[in-house]
Amino acid sequence: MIVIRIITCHYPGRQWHGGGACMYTQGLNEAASKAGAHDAAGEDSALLQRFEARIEAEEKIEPKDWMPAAYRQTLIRQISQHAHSEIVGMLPEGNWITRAPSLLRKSILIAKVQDEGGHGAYLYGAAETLGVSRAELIDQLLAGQAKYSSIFNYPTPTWADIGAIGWLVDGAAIMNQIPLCRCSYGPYARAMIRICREESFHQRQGYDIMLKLARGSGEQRRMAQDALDRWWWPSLMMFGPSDTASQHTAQSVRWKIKRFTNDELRQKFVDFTVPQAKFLGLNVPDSELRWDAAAAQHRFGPIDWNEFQQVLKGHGPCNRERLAARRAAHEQGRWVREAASAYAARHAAAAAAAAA
Ligand code: FAQ
Repeated sequence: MIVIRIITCHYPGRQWHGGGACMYTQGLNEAASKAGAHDAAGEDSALLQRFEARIEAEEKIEPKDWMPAAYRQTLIRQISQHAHSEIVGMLPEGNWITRAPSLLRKSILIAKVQDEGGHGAYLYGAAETLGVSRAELIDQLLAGQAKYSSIFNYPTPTWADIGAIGWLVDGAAIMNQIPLCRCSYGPYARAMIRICREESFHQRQGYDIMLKLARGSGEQRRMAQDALDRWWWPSLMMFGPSDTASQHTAQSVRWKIKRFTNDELRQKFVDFTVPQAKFLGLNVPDSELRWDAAAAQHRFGPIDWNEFQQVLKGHGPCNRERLAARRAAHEQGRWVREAASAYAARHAAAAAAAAA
Protein backbone atom coordinates (compact mmCIF):
# COMPACT_ATOMS: atom_id res chain seq x y z
CA MET A 1 0.00 0.00 0.00
CA ILE A 2 1.28 3.48 -0.84
CA VAL A 3 1.11 5.89 2.07
CA ILE A 4 1.87 9.58 2.42
CA ARG A 5 3.34 10.55 5.72
CA ILE A 6 5.50 13.21 7.26
CA ILE A 7 8.92 11.86 8.06
CA THR A 8 11.85 13.07 10.04
CA CYS A 9 14.91 12.30 8.00
CA HIS A 10 18.11 11.03 9.54
CA TYR A 11 20.66 10.17 6.89
CA PRO A 12 24.34 9.72 7.58
CA GLY A 13 26.01 13.08 8.05
CA ARG A 14 22.78 15.02 7.73
CA GLN A 15 19.59 15.65 9.59
CA TRP A 16 16.40 17.11 8.26
CA HIS A 17 13.66 17.65 10.74
CA GLY A 18 11.55 20.02 12.66
CA GLY A 19 9.65 23.19 11.83
CA GLY A 20 9.58 24.15 8.20
CA ALA A 21 12.22 21.58 7.34
CA CYS A 22 9.85 18.61 7.79
CA MET A 23 9.28 16.82 4.49
CA TYR A 24 6.32 15.10 2.98
CA THR A 25 7.63 11.93 1.46
CA GLN A 26 5.40 9.93 -0.79
CA GLY A 27 4.93 6.25 -0.43
CA LEU A 28 7.69 4.94 1.75
CA ASN A 29 6.12 1.55 1.47
CA GLU A 30 4.78 0.11 4.70
CA ALA A 31 6.67 -3.09 3.99
CA ALA A 32 9.86 -1.13 4.65
CA SER A 33 9.16 -1.00 8.34
CA LYS A 34 8.42 -4.71 8.80
CA ALA A 35 10.97 -6.41 10.98
CA GLY A 36 13.34 -8.70 9.09
CA ALA A 37 17.01 -9.62 8.76
CA HIS A 38 19.24 -6.54 8.73
CA ASP A 39 22.66 -5.96 7.18
CA ALA A 40 25.61 -4.05 8.65
CA ALA A 41 24.03 -0.70 7.74
CA GLY A 42 20.91 -1.74 9.65
CA GLU A 43 18.94 -2.24 6.46
CA ASP A 44 16.48 -5.01 5.79
CA SER A 45 18.34 -7.66 3.74
CA ALA A 46 15.26 -8.70 1.78
CA LEU A 47 14.58 -5.11 0.72
CA LEU A 48 18.22 -4.62 -0.16
CA GLN A 49 18.26 -7.75 -2.30
CA ARG A 50 15.09 -6.68 -4.07
CA PHE A 51 16.59 -3.21 -4.68
CA GLU A 52 19.79 -4.69 -6.10
CA ALA A 53 17.83 -7.03 -8.34
CA ARG A 54 15.86 -4.08 -9.70
CA ILE A 55 19.07 -2.17 -10.39
CA GLU A 56 20.47 -5.23 -12.14
CA ALA A 57 17.30 -5.51 -14.24
CA GLU A 58 17.63 -1.85 -15.32
CA GLU A 59 14.36 -0.89 -13.60
CA LYS A 60 14.02 2.74 -12.57
CA ILE A 61 13.92 3.47 -8.85
CA GLU A 62 11.16 5.96 -8.08
CA PRO A 63 10.67 8.27 -5.07
CA LYS A 64 8.04 5.98 -3.51
CA ASP A 65 10.33 2.95 -3.68
CA TRP A 66 12.51 1.66 -0.88
CA MET A 67 16.19 2.51 -1.40
CA PRO A 68 19.31 2.17 0.76
CA ALA A 69 20.10 5.31 2.75
CA ALA A 70 23.51 5.58 1.08
CA TYR A 71 21.95 5.47 -2.41
CA ARG A 72 19.57 8.27 -1.41
CA GLN A 73 22.44 10.26 0.08
CA THR A 74 24.61 9.84 -3.03
CA LEU A 75 21.80 11.06 -5.23
CA ILE A 76 21.09 14.08 -3.04
CA ARG A 77 24.80 14.93 -3.10
CA GLN A 78 25.21 14.59 -6.85
CA ILE A 79 21.89 16.11 -7.94
CA SER A 80 22.21 19.09 -5.60
CA GLN A 81 25.80 19.78 -6.70
CA HIS A 82 24.56 19.55 -10.26
CA ALA A 83 21.68 21.97 -9.55
CA HIS A 84 24.05 24.44 -7.88
CA SER A 85 26.37 24.19 -10.90
CA GLU A 86 23.56 25.18 -13.22
CA ILE A 87 22.63 28.30 -11.32
CA VAL A 88 26.19 29.40 -10.53
CA GLY A 89 26.93 28.56 -14.18
CA MET A 90 24.55 31.35 -15.23
CA LEU A 91 26.99 33.95 -13.90
CA PRO A 92 30.04 33.80 -16.22
CA GLU A 93 27.82 34.06 -19.30
CA GLY A 94 25.31 36.42 -17.71
CA ASN A 95 28.29 38.77 -17.49
CA TRP A 96 28.13 39.20 -21.31
CA ILE A 97 24.38 39.69 -21.88
CA THR A 98 24.66 43.48 -21.94
CA ARG A 99 27.73 43.38 -24.17
CA ALA A 100 26.89 40.69 -26.75
CA PRO A 101 28.06 41.93 -30.16
CA SER A 102 24.63 41.90 -31.88
CA LEU A 103 20.93 41.77 -31.05
CA LEU A 104 20.78 38.18 -32.31
CA ARG A 105 23.71 37.08 -30.13
CA LYS A 106 22.14 38.90 -27.19
CA SER A 107 18.79 37.14 -27.57
CA ILE A 108 20.48 33.74 -27.97
CA LEU A 109 22.59 34.35 -24.87
CA ILE A 110 19.59 35.46 -22.80
CA ALA A 111 17.76 32.27 -23.83
CA LYS A 112 20.77 30.12 -22.97
CA VAL A 113 21.32 31.64 -19.55
CA GLN A 114 17.60 31.29 -18.87
CA ASP A 115 17.78 27.61 -19.88
CA GLU A 116 20.52 27.06 -17.29
CA GLY A 117 18.24 28.53 -14.61
CA GLY A 118 15.53 26.12 -15.79
CA HIS A 119 17.96 23.20 -15.49
CA GLY A 120 18.64 24.24 -11.91
CA ALA A 121 14.87 24.23 -11.24
CA TYR A 122 14.38 20.71 -12.68
CA LEU A 123 17.33 19.42 -10.69
CA TYR A 124 16.31 20.98 -7.38
CA GLY A 125 12.88 19.42 -8.07
CA ALA A 126 14.50 16.00 -8.63
CA ALA A 127 16.50 16.38 -5.39
CA GLU A 128 13.32 17.27 -3.48
CA THR A 129 11.79 13.91 -4.42
CA LEU A 130 14.48 12.38 -2.17
CA GLY A 131 13.25 14.19 0.92
CA VAL A 132 15.35 17.34 1.12
CA SER A 133 14.02 20.84 0.55
CA ARG A 134 15.29 23.21 -2.10
CA ALA A 135 15.52 25.98 0.52
CA GLU A 136 17.87 23.85 2.58
CA LEU A 137 20.07 23.03 -0.42
CA ILE A 138 20.28 26.70 -1.39
CA ASP A 139 21.21 27.60 2.17
CA GLN A 140 24.09 25.10 1.99
CA LEU A 141 25.29 26.66 -1.26
CA LEU A 142 25.12 30.21 0.09
CA ALA A 143 26.90 29.16 3.30
CA GLY A 144 29.77 27.87 1.16
CA GLN A 145 29.18 24.28 2.38
CA ALA A 146 28.04 22.78 -0.92
CA LYS A 147 30.12 22.07 -3.99
CA TYR A 148 29.34 23.22 -7.52
CA SER A 149 31.34 22.59 -10.67
CA SER A 150 34.91 23.89 -10.56
CA ILE A 151 34.56 25.25 -14.10
CA PHE A 152 32.37 28.17 -13.08
CA ASN A 153 35.12 29.73 -11.01
CA TYR A 154 36.97 30.98 -14.09
CA PRO A 155 36.51 34.49 -15.55
CA THR A 156 35.03 35.53 -18.92
CA PRO A 157 37.09 38.57 -19.97
CA THR A 158 36.31 38.42 -23.72
CA TRP A 159 33.40 37.54 -26.00
CA ALA A 160 35.35 34.47 -27.17
CA ASP A 161 34.92 33.06 -23.65
CA ILE A 162 31.20 32.81 -24.34
CA GLY A 163 32.00 30.74 -27.44
CA ALA A 164 34.46 28.60 -25.47
CA ILE A 165 31.94 27.96 -22.68
CA GLY A 166 29.26 26.83 -25.14
CA TRP A 167 31.65 24.69 -27.15
CA LEU A 168 33.77 23.18 -24.35
CA VAL A 169 31.80 23.50 -21.11
CA ASP A 170 28.43 22.59 -22.58
CA GLY A 171 30.23 19.99 -24.70
CA ALA A 172 31.75 18.43 -21.58
CA ALA A 173 28.40 18.69 -19.80
CA ILE A 174 26.67 16.76 -22.61
CA MET A 175 29.36 14.08 -22.61
CA ASN A 176 28.86 13.62 -18.87
CA GLN A 177 25.07 13.96 -18.91
CA ILE A 178 23.90 11.84 -21.85
CA PRO A 179 24.71 8.69 -19.81
CA LEU A 180 22.84 10.22 -16.85
CA CYS A 181 19.65 9.96 -18.96
CA ARG A 182 20.01 6.23 -18.14
CA CYS A 183 20.61 6.82 -14.43
CA SER A 184 18.81 4.29 -12.23
CA TYR A 185 16.88 7.01 -10.36
CA GLY A 186 13.82 7.92 -12.43
CA PRO A 187 13.35 11.64 -11.64
CA TYR A 188 17.05 12.42 -12.29
CA ALA A 189 17.09 10.40 -15.52
CA ARG A 190 13.97 12.13 -16.83
CA ALA A 191 15.24 15.62 -15.93
CA MET A 192 18.46 14.84 -17.80
CA ILE A 193 16.64 14.01 -21.06
CA ARG A 194 15.28 17.52 -21.39
CA ILE A 195 18.47 19.13 -20.12
CA CYS A 196 20.60 17.27 -22.67
CA ARG A 197 18.40 18.42 -25.55
CA GLU A 198 18.93 22.02 -24.49
CA GLU A 199 22.65 21.56 -23.82
CA SER A 200 23.09 20.29 -27.33
CA PHE A 201 21.72 23.58 -28.70
CA HIS A 202 24.03 25.44 -26.30
CA GLN A 203 27.05 23.54 -27.53
CA ARG A 204 26.27 24.36 -31.15
CA GLN A 205 25.74 28.06 -30.46
CA GLY A 206 29.14 28.14 -28.70
CA TYR A 207 30.83 26.40 -31.59
CA ASP A 208 29.17 28.84 -33.98
CA ILE A 209 30.66 31.78 -32.06
CA MET A 210 34.10 30.13 -32.21
CA LEU A 211 33.72 29.46 -35.93
CA LYS A 212 32.86 33.08 -36.66
CA LEU A 213 35.85 34.29 -34.63
CA ALA A 214 38.21 31.69 -36.09
CA ARG A 215 37.25 32.81 -39.61
CA GLY A 216 37.35 36.49 -38.69
CA SER A 217 40.19 39.02 -38.40
CA GLY A 218 43.61 38.20 -36.96
CA GLU A 219 42.55 39.79 -33.69
CA GLN A 220 39.39 37.67 -33.55
CA ARG A 221 41.38 34.49 -34.22
CA ARG A 222 43.80 35.41 -31.43
CA MET A 223 40.86 35.98 -29.10
CA ALA A 224 39.44 32.54 -29.96
CA GLN A 225 42.83 30.87 -29.40
CA ASP A 226 43.29 32.67 -26.10
CA ALA A 227 39.87 31.47 -24.90
CA LEU A 228 40.68 27.89 -25.92
CA ASP A 229 44.03 28.18 -24.08
CA ARG A 230 42.29 29.26 -20.88
CA TRP A 231 39.27 26.91 -20.97
CA TRP A 232 40.82 23.66 -22.22
CA TRP A 233 42.35 22.33 -19.02
CA PRO A 234 39.55 23.47 -16.67
CA SER A 235 37.10 21.71 -19.06
CA LEU A 236 39.03 18.45 -18.65
CA MET A 237 38.89 18.94 -14.86
CA MET A 238 35.10 19.20 -15.01
CA PHE A 239 34.90 15.41 -15.30
CA GLY A 240 36.23 15.09 -11.76
CA PRO A 241 39.32 13.45 -10.26
CA SER A 242 41.06 10.57 -12.01
CA ASP A 243 39.51 7.15 -11.45
CA THR A 244 42.22 6.23 -8.99
CA ALA A 245 41.38 9.29 -6.86
CA SER A 246 37.59 9.31 -7.27
CA GLN A 247 35.87 8.35 -4.01
CA HIS A 248 32.39 7.75 -5.33
CA THR A 249 32.71 6.37 -8.85
CA ALA A 250 32.92 2.64 -8.11
CA GLN A 251 29.78 2.59 -5.97
CA SER A 252 27.88 4.97 -8.26
CA VAL A 253 28.68 2.75 -11.26
CA ARG A 254 27.45 -0.31 -9.32
CA TRP A 255 24.22 1.51 -8.56
CA LYS A 256 23.97 2.59 -12.22
CA ILE A 257 23.84 6.24 -11.24
CA LYS A 258 27.02 6.79 -13.25
CA ARG A 259 27.40 4.69 -16.40
CA PHE A 260 31.01 5.61 -17.12
CA THR A 261 33.96 6.58 -14.96
CA ASN A 262 35.38 10.10 -14.88
CA ASP A 263 38.43 9.11 -16.95
CA GLU A 264 36.34 7.27 -19.55
CA LEU A 265 34.19 10.36 -20.12
CA ARG A 266 37.20 12.68 -20.16
CA GLN A 267 38.80 10.51 -22.84
CA LYS A 268 35.62 10.53 -24.95
CA PHE A 269 35.51 14.32 -24.65
CA VAL A 270 39.11 14.73 -25.82
CA ASP A 271 38.58 12.36 -28.76
CA PHE A 272 35.43 14.21 -29.75
CA THR A 273 36.74 17.75 -29.32
CA VAL A 274 40.26 17.65 -30.78
CA PRO A 275 38.97 17.26 -34.38
CA GLN A 276 36.59 20.18 -33.76
CA ALA A 277 39.54 22.35 -32.70
CA LYS A 278 41.39 21.29 -35.88
CA PHE A 279 38.38 22.26 -37.99
CA LEU A 280 38.47 25.70 -36.34
CA GLY A 281 42.20 25.95 -37.10
CA LEU A 282 42.95 26.40 -33.38
CA ASN A 283 45.64 24.66 -31.33
CA VAL A 284 44.79 22.60 -28.29
CA PRO A 285 47.21 23.88 -25.60
CA ASP A 286 48.83 20.53 -24.86
CA SER A 287 52.30 19.78 -26.20
CA GLU A 288 51.87 16.09 -25.32
CA LEU A 289 48.63 15.63 -27.25
CA ARG A 290 48.96 12.94 -29.92
CA TRP A 291 46.87 10.38 -31.72
CA ASP A 292 47.55 6.82 -30.60
CA ALA A 293 46.51 4.79 -33.66
CA ALA A 294 46.81 1.45 -31.87
CA ALA A 295 44.44 2.51 -29.10
CA ALA A 296 42.37 4.68 -31.49
CA GLN A 297 42.52 7.42 -28.85
CA HIS A 298 44.23 10.72 -28.23
CA ARG A 299 46.90 10.68 -25.56
CA PHE A 300 47.03 13.89 -23.59
CA GLY A 301 49.34 15.52 -21.05
CA PRO A 302 48.96 15.51 -17.25
CA ILE A 303 46.17 17.50 -15.63
CA ASP A 304 47.16 19.96 -12.91
CA TRP A 305 45.20 18.36 -10.04
CA ASN A 306 46.66 20.86 -7.63
CA GLU A 307 44.84 23.64 -9.48
CA PHE A 308 41.62 21.55 -9.35
CA GLN A 309 41.96 21.05 -5.58
CA GLN A 310 42.63 24.74 -5.04
CA VAL A 311 39.45 25.66 -6.93
CA LEU A 312 37.46 23.10 -4.89
CA LYS A 313 38.80 24.64 -1.69
CA GLY A 314 37.47 28.04 -2.74
CA HIS A 315 40.73 29.50 -4.05
CA GLY A 316 39.91 29.63 -7.77
CA PRO A 317 40.02 32.96 -9.64
CA CYS A 318 36.30 33.70 -9.13
CA ASN A 319 35.02 31.55 -6.21
CA ARG A 320 34.40 34.51 -3.93
CA GLU A 321 32.83 36.61 -6.67
CA ARG A 322 30.45 33.79 -7.66
CA LEU A 323 29.21 33.17 -4.13
CA ALA A 324 28.84 36.89 -3.48
CA ALA A 325 26.73 37.22 -6.66
CA ARG A 326 24.50 34.29 -5.64
CA ARG A 327 24.06 35.70 -2.13
CA ALA A 328 23.13 39.12 -3.50
CA ALA A 329 20.64 37.57 -5.97
CA HIS A 330 19.09 35.54 -3.14
CA GLU A 331 18.69 38.63 -0.96
CA GLN A 332 17.29 40.71 -3.82
CA GLY A 333 14.79 37.95 -4.61
CA ARG A 334 13.55 37.65 -1.04
CA TRP A 335 10.50 39.89 -1.61
CA VAL A 336 9.51 37.78 -4.64
CA ARG A 337 9.59 34.55 -2.60
CA GLU A 338 7.64 36.20 0.21
CA ALA A 339 5.04 37.60 -2.20
CA ALA A 340 4.66 34.23 -3.94
CA SER A 341 4.22 32.46 -0.57
CA ALA A 342 1.64 35.02 0.60
CA TYR A 343 -0.24 34.66 -2.70
CA ALA A 344 -0.23 30.84 -2.45
CA ALA A 345 -1.38 30.96 1.19
CA ARG A 346 -4.23 33.33 0.33
CA HIS A 347 -5.39 31.08 -2.51
CA ALA A 348 -5.10 27.94 -0.39
CA ALA A 349 -7.18 29.62 2.35
CA ALA A 350 -9.79 30.72 -0.20
CA ALA A 351 -9.95 27.20 -1.69
CA ALA A 352 -10.29 25.65 1.79
CA ALA A 353 -13.08 28.12 2.68
CA ALA A 354 -14.91 27.34 -0.57
CA ALA A 355 -14.63 23.59 0.07
CA ALA A 356 -15.89 23.85 3.69
N1 FAQ B 1 33.89 20.44 -9.55
O1 FAQ B 1 34.29 10.79 -6.36
P1 FAQ B 1 34.08 11.87 -7.37
C1 FAQ B 1 27.02 22.28 -16.61
C2 FAQ B 1 33.91 16.51 -6.30
S1 FAQ B 1 26.68 21.35 -15.24
C3 FAQ B 1 33.63 20.42 -8.22
O2 FAQ B 1 34.55 11.59 -8.75
P2 FAQ B 1 31.31 11.86 -8.26
C4 FAQ B 1 25.89 22.90 -17.37
C5 FAQ B 1 32.77 15.53 -6.08
O3 FAQ B 1 31.56 16.21 -5.97
C6 FAQ B 1 28.25 20.87 -14.59
N2 FAQ B 1 33.65 19.30 -7.48
O4 FAQ B 1 32.55 12.32 -7.34
C7 FAQ B 1 26.22 24.29 -17.71
C8 FAQ B 1 33.21 14.85 -4.81
O5 FAQ B 1 32.99 15.73 -3.71
P3 FAQ B 1 32.11 15.30 -2.39
C9 FAQ B 1 28.08 20.00 -13.42
C10 FAQ B 1 33.92 18.15 -8.14
O6 FAQ B 1 30.12 12.57 -7.78
C11 FAQ B 1 27.04 24.57 -18.80
C12 FAQ B 1 34.72 14.78 -4.98
O7 FAQ B 1 35.07 15.80 -5.90
N3 FAQ B 1 27.74 18.67 -13.85
O8 FAQ B 1 28.15 22.38 -16.89
C13 FAQ B 1 34.16 18.10 -9.51
O9 FAQ B 1 31.26 10.39 -8.38
C14 FAQ B 1 27.33 25.90 -19.14
C15 FAQ B 1 35.18 13.43 -5.49
O10 FAQ B 1 34.77 13.21 -6.86
C16 FAQ B 1 27.31 17.75 -12.98
O11 FAQ B 1 27.18 18.01 -11.80
C17 FAQ B 1 34.15 19.29 -10.21
N4 FAQ B 1 34.40 19.36 -11.53
O12 FAQ B 1 31.72 12.42 -9.71
C18 FAQ B 1 25.71 25.32 -16.96
C19 FAQ B 1 26.96 16.40 -13.57
N5 FAQ B 1 34.40 16.82 -9.84
O13 FAQ B 1 30.68 15.32 -2.81
C20 FAQ B 1 26.01 26.64 -17.30
C21 FAQ B 1 26.53 15.42 -12.54
C22 FAQ B 1 34.32 16.09 -8.71
O14 FAQ B 1 32.56 13.94 -1.97
C23 FAQ B 1 26.81 26.92 -18.39
N6 FAQ B 1 27.59 15.04 -11.67
N7 FAQ B 1 34.03 16.90 -7.69
O15 FAQ B 1 32.41 16.38 -1.38
C24 FAQ B 1 28.48 14.03 -11.93
O16 FAQ B 1 28.45 13.42 -12.98
C25 FAQ B 1 29.49 13.68 -10.86
O17 FAQ B 1 29.02 14.20 -9.64
C26 FAQ B 1 30.93 14.19 -11.17
C27 FAQ B 1 31.81 13.81 -9.95
C28 FAQ B 1 31.46 13.51 -12.40
C29 FAQ B 1 30.95 15.69 -11.35
